[in-house]
Amino acid sequence: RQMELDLREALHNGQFRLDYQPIFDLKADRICGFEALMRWEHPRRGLVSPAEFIPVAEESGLIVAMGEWAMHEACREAIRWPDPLRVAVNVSAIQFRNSGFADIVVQALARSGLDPHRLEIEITESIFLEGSGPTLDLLHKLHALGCRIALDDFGTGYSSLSYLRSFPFDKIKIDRSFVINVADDVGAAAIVRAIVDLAGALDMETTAEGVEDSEQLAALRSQGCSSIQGFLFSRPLTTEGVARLLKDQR
Ligand code: G
Ligand code: G
Ligand code: MN
Ligand code: NA
Repeated sequence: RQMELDLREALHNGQFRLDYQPIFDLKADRICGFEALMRWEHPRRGLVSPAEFIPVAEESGLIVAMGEWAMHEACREAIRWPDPLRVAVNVSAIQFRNSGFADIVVQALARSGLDPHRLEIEITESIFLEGSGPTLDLLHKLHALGCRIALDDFGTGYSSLSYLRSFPFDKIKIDRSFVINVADDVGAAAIVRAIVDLAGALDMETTAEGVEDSEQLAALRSQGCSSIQGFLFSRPLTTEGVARLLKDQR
């Protein structure tokens, strides 16, 4: 596949970068961190969406090397931000199941000097597809390192509620598909409320994804959601954009 060859080349030639989307804490009323989102600056095609290249990277196994690069890059960037601010890094199931994953995290933390509590690892429900024993061990290991763990795209995948009880998540990210209708659809609002209440009872935080307007924000606030992420507050920013935002905030 041409794209696979292009991805290999991109990794070697430094065509990937990370943009960072702010996550805004509704209770503290300030930014609590940023989600790192991979971008591919293709020499001919311009900016290629991760929705297009991540699946190819996963099929080819290249996601392991790309993810290692992203983990190092994100930690290296986050060390420059004021201390409590966290960085959230997306980790695909294939990368997570790769035996070297915990070592990659250890190395990225050591090399950057980032406090492990400032690293949040975002995984999706797809990690549960293949046996939960090793998955649970790895999650505990990452926790023991001091990292936080977020369950991304919650409600769209395969998870059973029992996983929420047995796995050490710090946060549930409420999928955009529920957030879109939270202000005007009683069904979507009920689902969001149920997720927020369940998370609270299990001592987990919640981040609503894809928040685009103030009606959605008001609904999420009244439901007790901990934090929001979306175009309403900010699009993903370049590292320069992050620096500007943090400077304006002081
Ligand atoms: O940035 P946004 O545009 O379009 O991202 C699209 C999808 O790509 C999201 O589902 C996001 O989780 C995923 N994604 C973005 N960056 C990374 C990354 O570094 N690693 C993995 N595995 N997925 C990523
Ligand atoms: O799957 P994941 O949550 O990691 O992906 C985040 C994706 O959502 C990125 O592609 C990001 O650019 C996109 N995104 C972030 N905020 C919004 C938003 O408010 N609206 C829409 N439509 N997409 C968003
Ligand atoms: Mn994510
Ligand atoms: Na998500």
